[in-house]
Amino acid sequence: MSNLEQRCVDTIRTLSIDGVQKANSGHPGMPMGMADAAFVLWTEFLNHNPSNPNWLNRDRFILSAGHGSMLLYSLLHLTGYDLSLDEIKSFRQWGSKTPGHPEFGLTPGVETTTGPLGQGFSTVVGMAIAALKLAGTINTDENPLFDHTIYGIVSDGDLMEGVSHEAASIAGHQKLGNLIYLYDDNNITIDGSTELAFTEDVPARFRAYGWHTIVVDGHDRQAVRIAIKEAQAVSDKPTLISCKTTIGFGSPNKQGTSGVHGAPLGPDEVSLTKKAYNLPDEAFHIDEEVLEFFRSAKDKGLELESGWNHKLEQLKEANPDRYETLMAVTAGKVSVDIDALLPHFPENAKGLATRKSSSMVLDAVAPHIPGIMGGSADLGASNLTEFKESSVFDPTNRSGDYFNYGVREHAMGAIMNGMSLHGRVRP
Ligand SMILES: Cc1ncc(C[n+]2csc(CCOP(=O)(O)OP(=O)(O)O)c2C)c(N)n1
Ligand SMILES: [Mg+2]
Repeated sequence: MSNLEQRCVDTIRTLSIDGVQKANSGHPGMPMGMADAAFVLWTEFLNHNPSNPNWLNRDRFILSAGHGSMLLYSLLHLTGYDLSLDEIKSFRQWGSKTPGHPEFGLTPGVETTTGPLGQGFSTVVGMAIAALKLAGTINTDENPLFDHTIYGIVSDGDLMEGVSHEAASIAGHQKLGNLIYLYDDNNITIDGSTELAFTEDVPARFRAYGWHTIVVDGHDRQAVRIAIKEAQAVSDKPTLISCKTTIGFGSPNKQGTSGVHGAPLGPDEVSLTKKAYNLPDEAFHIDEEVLEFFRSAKDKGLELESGWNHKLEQLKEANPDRYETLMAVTAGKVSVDIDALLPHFPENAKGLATRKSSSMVLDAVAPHIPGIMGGSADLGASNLTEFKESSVFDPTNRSGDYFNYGVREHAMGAIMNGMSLHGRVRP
């Protein structure tokens, strides 16, 4: 098994190397560095169904470090999503499903567009909030229907961008225990060592935000395994797992250097690297046994979803009200005549502040909109966004429909995208 496991991990690496080499452009270093951690997450923890990338209770996986897109494409192909080997061979080509950075709506299994560093990190926080709101609205003690976890891989660049600082702060404040990030802590960015511009104690910063933090050798798969289990057991804090990795792991002449961040290895180094992995020097090679191992995700996924469908049926029988609510947020339609609810604004010499008329409209309409999540970045009292009958979403009230973002407009934008992408919540 351990030899097979190693070949599986190295196949993630070689597919990524070959995709970049054939395109003669892209980022092989990050997939090579994070293959061990990603393998453990995808084959042992991630609850997903490659045959149905839209299954409602799937765990979400987001590659915030979108430049490492070949890591995600390799995993999607290997585990059996509708992404053929020809698509892998067409990496970065016009019309392919494998653009340089992952794009939502184009590639099955891509949960959000990533590439602009910091945005994925922050969008994912919105997904975690939406997941808790959905669970808080629909779950019962007997039937915890929604119990998925939101995972991401984030990089040095993600953690430097200001928007991620805002999002991390609010994730800690909100005690988002369903959020787990693997941080590719490789001490390298484009211009060289992180010594150039990024020397703070990252885990200490995250602990100050209220996160749980773990540091592991990102190439020690057993350590990663134990860390993810530990993170799953922490239900009242998001977790940051710093994975100490070597960028370009396995490339005899380029690993550990920024040279492997954004350029193909080159034909000679590709051969040397495959030799180091003990894999055939053949482009896009996948052992049958390796493919079979990864593809077991398909049967497992079908089983997971059918088990969940059974729980959904049970909810329908035992809690028809909650089931109806789920159907309403799914349809995203209002069941009342909104026009009839709208207030009338007779002509008035003095006029009415637009924030006031907006508030009157919100009060009338918002309570009838399924899955609504209002909110403000500390201007609720000024802009009158906190509608009547709303309740504040917080760790004691996960069914709340109003969110206090604090003075964090950058994160607010990304978080609302995340809620919307997660679905069943309307920010
Ligand atoms: C907002 C934003 N600024 C700049 C870039 C360009 N860029 C791509 S990757 C990167 C930094 C790479 O360092 P890191 O995030 O540590 O990734 P690694 O090289 O370790 O894979 C930069 C600056 C970007 N993608 N997004
Ligand atoms: Mg880095």
